[in-house]
Amino acid sequence: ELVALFVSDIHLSPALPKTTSAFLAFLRQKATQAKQLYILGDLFEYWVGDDDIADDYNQEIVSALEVLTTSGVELFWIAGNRDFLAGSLFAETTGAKLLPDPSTVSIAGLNIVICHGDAQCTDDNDYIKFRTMVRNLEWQKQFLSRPLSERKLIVQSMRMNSKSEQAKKDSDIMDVNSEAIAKLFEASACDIMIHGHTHRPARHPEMGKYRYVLPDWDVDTDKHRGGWISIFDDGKIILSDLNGQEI
Ligand code: OKV
Ligand code: MN
Repeated sequence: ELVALFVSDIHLSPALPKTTSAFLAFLRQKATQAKQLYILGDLFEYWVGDDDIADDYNQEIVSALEVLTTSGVELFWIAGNRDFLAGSLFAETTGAKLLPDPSTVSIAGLNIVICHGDAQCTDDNDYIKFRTMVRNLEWQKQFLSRPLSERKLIVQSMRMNSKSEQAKKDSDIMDVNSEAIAKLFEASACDIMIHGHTHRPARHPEMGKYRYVLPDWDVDTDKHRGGWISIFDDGKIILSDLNGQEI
């Protein structure tokens, strides 16, 4: 029996219609078979505040999540580096339970530490500095006090800047730091970790423990990615792609 499903890094945006359809199909078909769904960050390409729920595209996603939770599936949410501004109105409207990053959960007798994964990318000093700034509640209060249109322009310009910056960086630097992972395993007293963000889907062995990384879901640009992690009531953990094939 399927107990829990995990997804992350869907990067939903109106610019990615195939990815959007694939995720909505996942919610209607796969997710309804589980007791719990965990979204571990970056469901959205960007989220500028809960007042943007009114947007037609966001409305469609939010209502699909609401349909799922109303049907009795428990939905848990850990914010990503793109949708950390999803707040209590988002939670109330979708029925999602917002969890802190990291969190520990007990599923099918397994103790699992879950997180988005960006906070463990400690080799990227500039990113960690940026993260510290935007995760500050005072900063967020200031940002959210700006008009919605202004917030969208700010994020658009950040995205433009980062596209040119990112190309210069070594892609290795975008992976998690192994000391940060070791610390998290130790602090959480878990033998299993599940996260997203790095787009390196696999079961990575780490000191006799397992770190499962979720895939990102770019279906539109045909990168052959997307998928989820399933945990069954016997404690079996399976990482599979969008066709249900084991990765
Ligand atoms: C994505 C990464 C840039 C790593 C900002 C609110 C804020 C969203 C955003 C801005 C940045 C995503 C959306 C981008 C990933 C980087 C640099 C490194 C390590 C806000 C909501 F701050 F304004 F409130 N962002 N972009 N990086 O340029 O696509 O993953 S991004
Ligand atoms: Mn991410």
